[in-house]
Amino acid sequence: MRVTHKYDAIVLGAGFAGLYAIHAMRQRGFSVHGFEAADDVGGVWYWNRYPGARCDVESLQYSFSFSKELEQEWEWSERFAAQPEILAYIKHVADRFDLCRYISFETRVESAIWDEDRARWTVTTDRGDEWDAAFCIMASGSLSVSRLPDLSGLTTFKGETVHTGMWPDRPIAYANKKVAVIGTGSSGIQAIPVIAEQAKQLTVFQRTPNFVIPARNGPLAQEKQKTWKAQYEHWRARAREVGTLYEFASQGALDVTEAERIAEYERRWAMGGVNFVHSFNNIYTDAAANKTAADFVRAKIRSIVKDPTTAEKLCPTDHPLGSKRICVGSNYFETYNRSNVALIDIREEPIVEIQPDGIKTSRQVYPVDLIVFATGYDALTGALTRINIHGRNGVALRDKWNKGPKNYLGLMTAGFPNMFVITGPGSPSALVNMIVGIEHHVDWIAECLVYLRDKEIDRIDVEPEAEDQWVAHVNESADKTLFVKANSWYLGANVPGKPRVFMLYTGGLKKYREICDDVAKAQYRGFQLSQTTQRKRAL
Ligand code: NA7
Repeated sequence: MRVTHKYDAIVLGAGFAGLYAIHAMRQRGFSVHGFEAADDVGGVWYWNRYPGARCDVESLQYSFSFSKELEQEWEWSERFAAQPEILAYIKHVADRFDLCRYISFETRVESAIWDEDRARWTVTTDRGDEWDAAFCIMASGSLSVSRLPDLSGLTTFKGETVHTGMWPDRPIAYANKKVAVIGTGSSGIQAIPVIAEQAKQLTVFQRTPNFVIPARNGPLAQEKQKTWKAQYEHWRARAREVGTLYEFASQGALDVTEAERIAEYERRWAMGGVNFVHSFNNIYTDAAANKTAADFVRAKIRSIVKDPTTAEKLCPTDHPLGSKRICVGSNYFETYNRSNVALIDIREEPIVEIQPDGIKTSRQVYPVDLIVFATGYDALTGALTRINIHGRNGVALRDKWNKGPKNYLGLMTAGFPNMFVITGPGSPSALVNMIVGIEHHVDWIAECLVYLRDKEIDRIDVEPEAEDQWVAHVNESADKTLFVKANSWYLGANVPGKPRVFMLYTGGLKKYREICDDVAKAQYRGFQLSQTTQRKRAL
């Protein structure tokens, strides 16, 4: 017999977003239960155990700000934390705030069905049980549905295959093996140098070369950590305005002489990390300014990579710098100087099929024992559209979004009352430090639920006009930037058949937060607040 569990809120996912959502709801007195497909907390940081996995936001920033004690007690060891350290941090948070007791692990949500009369969601899981909740909070991740390319012959491969985003929790033997890495985004460029150090032969299959900025990672000086912690309040407040703290420039790339420009790029290149894209204030918006930065990086690639043919293949030429997520790596281009590393440009030499012992391109067969897929994700919408979510009148979310993810403020989509999405499409999401974005969304949602409780309102939906206006604003903002000039996962371009819509809000975190705050202050302008007929009858 099906057991129905009743809660105020259901939270999907136990990564940074899900954990903080559970904590925030409990703090405000709501009953809440979470679901997580993995056997532990961590989200992307649970699954991305590939060699070299590391965050490209500095450790001191990539952490929760909601607890002063937490931010003071945790010690980071490196400037950019590696996956095991981030996962340890997330586990520490879960233990410290005793959150695991509210989560069903190894449990995947299969469906969420809205009941209009009762104004509640019925959620079913792959364990066959049923959950009844007033609110659904989707903390299912922006980059959590890994994509394997549709390559013929893949099932015939005799060796092992792994995806960076589903890396098994056991050693994967690549030492002295012939390894192929397919994909050169942030994950591929991190894994390639580490695998190359031990592999007998590493063959990299590249479709699009990427701009990779050196991380200049290293141990985090005790003194720096101490100083930063003493000023945490200041830095966190600033992060709430800008997303991630960089050294922002006040002038454009073409407002200075060429010598000044190059000097600035050199300084930023030596500094390491995403700071490079902020060398000037118009790199994301002005094609001519962007080209000066791109030319600088291409010159660096040519100076690092000894073989000129390989260097040319590694130079990105089909998209502006930063329009695909900029990559931050260590020894990436240097790795191609190793005698055991080869680069295959699959645009000039496409993969024809996978054979039992290797990868066949239009030119030859490359023998391999292990294939590492660093081929990315069905980003932003994938984790939601693969669940059977049905809103008012039985409409499926995947049908509503079949031309792109329409929503209001990135928080809710019309026709799916009482369902909130954390850092999904329509919000700044991956364009800012994810944890800053997560805290903002969770706090906003939690305060919204308190408001509804106080006013005895049990149903919140979106006005279709407000949704249309928000979608138009998101598009207008994106059109002012160079982000729309690349075939990136921001646009769904990496998934064949996915609608090509720029999914993130590029208007800036400060403006976004102000809009969300104003909406809340104006009694949730653009939302429809109501009581169910059933409840009205009972009154
Ligand atoms: P990304 O950034 O989506 O990178 C995936 C890479 O895989 C990219 O180079 C793709 O080339 C390549 N790819 C995808 N499909 C194929 C096929 N079918 N054949 C060959 N190559 C393919 O994912 P990551 O995991 O690296 O990073 C995701 C985010 O995580 C990153 O932005 C950070 O925010 C952290 P393409 O560029 O599409 O031509």
